[in-house]
Amino acid sequence: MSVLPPVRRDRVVAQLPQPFTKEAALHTKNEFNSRVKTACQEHKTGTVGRFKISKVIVVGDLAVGKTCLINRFCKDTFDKNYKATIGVDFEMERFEVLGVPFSLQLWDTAGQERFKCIASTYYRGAQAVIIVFDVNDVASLDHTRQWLQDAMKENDPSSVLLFLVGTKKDLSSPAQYSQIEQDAVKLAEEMKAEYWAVSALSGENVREFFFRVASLSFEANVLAELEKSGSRRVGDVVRIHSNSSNVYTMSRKKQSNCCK
Ligand SMILES: Nc1nc2c(ncn2[C@@H]2O[C@H](COP(=O)(O)OP(=O)(O)OP(=O)(O)O)[C@@H](O)[C@H]2O)c(=O)[nH]1
Ligand SMILES: [Mg+2]
Repeated sequence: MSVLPPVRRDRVVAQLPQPFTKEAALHTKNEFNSRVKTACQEHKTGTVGRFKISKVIVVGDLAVGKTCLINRFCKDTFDKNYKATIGVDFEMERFEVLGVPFSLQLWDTAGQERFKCIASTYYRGAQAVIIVFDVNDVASLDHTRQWLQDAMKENDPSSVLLFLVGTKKDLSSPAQYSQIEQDAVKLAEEMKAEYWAVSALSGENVREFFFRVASLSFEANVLAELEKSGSRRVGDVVRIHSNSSNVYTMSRKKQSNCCK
């Protein structure tokens, strides 16, 4: 029996949300992958929908608007006063995608140099990385390369979905914005990231963006389950044998000099 309340009606995804721009999109298909749709219809999504939670990390320079972006989506609030995130915070968001419950764990990390060290210890195991910059601050866009590098030290690039997100769109004129968009789209293509531009103040594109993150993460998770199942049927019970490799040894963290 589930102890969780039902998913909010405004977190139900029935159609694949479209990218912000086709020039820098993770994919431009109009619909969810047909194998994923079939698996959902047949309730054969394996661990997805039961206990799978997708970890999403949000990184970027200090004060670019990471916390405000998350708060606009999760709490529908906006605070004009800057309060630096110390280390990390996280929010859980529950969705229903193609009839299957799916949760995102959104990790809001600190951009300030002195907290970066603590924050980076939470980067590991991300299924999606959201790199945030301020569309009014070219330096914050330049720094996204470094954020990407830091986030990828802890993750497997082949299985992470990347998003490059420009915030504070409300503060820029159309002319200023289109200038930075060109560079951002180019950079997103280079990074193999999907580009979005949003405003936490007005709410522009915030919901659309997180729905896209949830949907693409969901799709990737179900596809991974289908691959993994191989000869095994998805939905079957996975038995762990005593001679299985030691997951604890495998996942032991690399020693680092961070925060020493
Ligand atoms: N006009 C406008 N201001 C914004 C927007 N998003 C954030 N801000 C402002 O920018 C400042 C910093 O926002 P935060 O969300 O706290 O920044 P952060 O990236 O979380 O910063 P750290 O936690 O230090 O890494 C605050 O004063 C916000 O009110 C936006 O979309 N539009
Ligand atoms: Mg913050």
